[in-house]
Amino acid sequence: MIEAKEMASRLIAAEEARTAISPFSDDQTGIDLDTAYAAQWAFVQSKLDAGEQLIGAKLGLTSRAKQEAMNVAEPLYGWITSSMIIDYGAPVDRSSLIHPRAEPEIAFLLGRDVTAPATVTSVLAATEAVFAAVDVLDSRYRDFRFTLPDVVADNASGGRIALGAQARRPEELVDLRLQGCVLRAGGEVVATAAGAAVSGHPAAAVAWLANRLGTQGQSLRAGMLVLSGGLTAPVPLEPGTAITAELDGLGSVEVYCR
Ligand code: OOG
Ligand code: MG
Repeated sequence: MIEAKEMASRLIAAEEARTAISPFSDDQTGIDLDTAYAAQWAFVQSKLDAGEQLIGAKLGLTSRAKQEAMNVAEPLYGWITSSMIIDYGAPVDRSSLIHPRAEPEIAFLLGRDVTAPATVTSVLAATEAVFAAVDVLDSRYRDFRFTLPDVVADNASGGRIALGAQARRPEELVDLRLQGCVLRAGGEVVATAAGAAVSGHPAAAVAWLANRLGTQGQSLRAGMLVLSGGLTAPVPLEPGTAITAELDGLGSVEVYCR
């Protein structure tokens, strides 16, 4: 059975070479989630060792649209490090990624720790601000084909993240379940959703993560940014086609690459 460290080093090599690899599950059966999360942490730790900072966490596969698009029916989480954050308005360097895809998300900036047992209420009470975000995915696996343990090891396909410029307290917004989202590619509407697409309520996804981390003696910390998961299926991010996510009360975020 492949070890977590070996999985992490193959993923790091794939990322550095910008060359996708086959998912581990192609020739290893029964990689368990603990091993996959250990590989994920080794992947993230290598970035921290190189001087990056831990910024927060990202949920994945929290909406039916995402679960159906990726053919994996369970949520997962990964970590956000500093090099993933796109400077406001800056282009994404296409050559730094393998095959980027973009998806709209609701991001939470925590003003207080969220400890288990967490609920929608406790997450909202701990939230300093909510932002619109675009998650730029870049699976290290060929064609984004993976099983749950594969994508866990690959830090939830984490690539880059663009954040909107409008910070709003949750109570200043419409009920987050009803918050409308419009995704455009090159100006054309390609998908629409409401906040409830993510776990019934985006804060419920954050609570799930806090509770999941709680089982490992960890928690979400004040100051962390948490992405609650794609509201719609992702779309390819290619030069010449800007992707824009517009969220009710949060304005829009655009990503484009060169
Ligand atoms: C897995 C990453 C999941 C989300 O929001 O669903 C994710 C993938 O779709 O490649 O970031
Ligand atoms: Mg995402």
